[in-house]
Amino acid sequence: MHEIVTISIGECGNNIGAQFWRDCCTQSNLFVSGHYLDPQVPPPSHLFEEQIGSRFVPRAILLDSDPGTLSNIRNSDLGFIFSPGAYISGSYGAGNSFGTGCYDPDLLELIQEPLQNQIRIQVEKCDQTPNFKLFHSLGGGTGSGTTAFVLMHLQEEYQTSISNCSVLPEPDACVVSPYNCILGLNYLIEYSNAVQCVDNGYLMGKLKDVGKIINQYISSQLIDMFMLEKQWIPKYDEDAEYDQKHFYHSETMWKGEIVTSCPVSDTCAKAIQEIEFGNTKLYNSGVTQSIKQQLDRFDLMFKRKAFVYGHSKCMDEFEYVEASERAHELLEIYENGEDSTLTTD
Ligand SMILES: Nc1nc2c(ncn2[C@@H]2O[C@H](COP(=O)(O)OP(=O)(O)OP(=O)(O)O)[C@@H](O)[C@H]2O)c(=O)[nH]1
Ligand SMILES: [Mg+2]
Repeated sequence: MHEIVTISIGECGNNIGAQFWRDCCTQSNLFVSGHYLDPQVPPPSHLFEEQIGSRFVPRAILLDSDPGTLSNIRNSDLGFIFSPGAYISGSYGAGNSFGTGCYDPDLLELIQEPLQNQIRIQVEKCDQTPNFKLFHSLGGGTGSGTTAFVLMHLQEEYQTSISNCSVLPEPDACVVSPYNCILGLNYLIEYSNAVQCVDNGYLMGKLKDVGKIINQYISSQLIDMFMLEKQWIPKYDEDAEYDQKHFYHSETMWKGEIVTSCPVSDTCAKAIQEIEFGNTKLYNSGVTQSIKQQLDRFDLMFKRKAFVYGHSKCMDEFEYVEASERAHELLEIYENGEDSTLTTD
């Protein structure tokens, strides 16, 4: 079985990553110190690396342009479980700018080498080239921009499956979030094998929460995927066109839980199996609607060049044009495929 290396990026990505690894410990009978409760049942080796002294360490990298969120994790009860080299941060945030998160030379000088080293170290600890799972927001500068930078590096160095858990910004997120979201989406289309879209706006309305409960919910879905006996890993396909990639939506699972009252795991497993074995795309109008809202705001702002001067530091404006075109193409493909909507029933 291929190992999985997770890379949490930015504040949102690291909050989700922390919740995910906390839940992995609980599910695997591990203390958050990395020592296990039941010597008969060791934790899954595709997620944890065993070190001397029967201590288990997550195959995880924690990355942020700003040190704050990583300090919080490092100083929490979970902080000790990750290897010290897994924490990689710059000295200030990307200030909600995709361009800064992806291209800023001062940021890259601080994070590029340690990140690439840490990825190589993690890969060398695996029996086979691992699959990568990235957690991040699309609304933040680091979550969108630095994720794009990481995707380019992974694609260049490791020909393996990369999937993303990507949090779409809520409608009242930062004013330039639509720029980050659509610019980031362009890189997901190009480099990721599967994207699990989480719609913050929808979940905030449903769960009446901004952070913790949503993250617990997202983590429960990730656990379903990675703890399954036959884990779901999207296939690596260098030449895949947009319409062969999978953009699927957490809301489906959530709705599945409410509508059918079955546990999330059953619904999730069913959808996952259908994707894997039937090579079926999971269409869901919810996610396309949210992306469309972001794209409309993007186009409206970009037409007037609103905020572009401050936002596009280190970037060519052509990238905005290309990102908008590709997002339109993606939506068109999904809208044309509406007939093949896969619902939970
Ligand atoms: N679900 C969820 N969303 C979050 C969380 N933290 C932030 N967000 C969302 O993420 C978006 C903002 O992105 P962040 O991840 O905070 O930003 P960042 O990636 O750190 O980038 P910069 O701060 O600009 O450098 C908004 O849509 C927030 O609502 C979280 O813990 N859970
Ligand atoms: Mg941040």
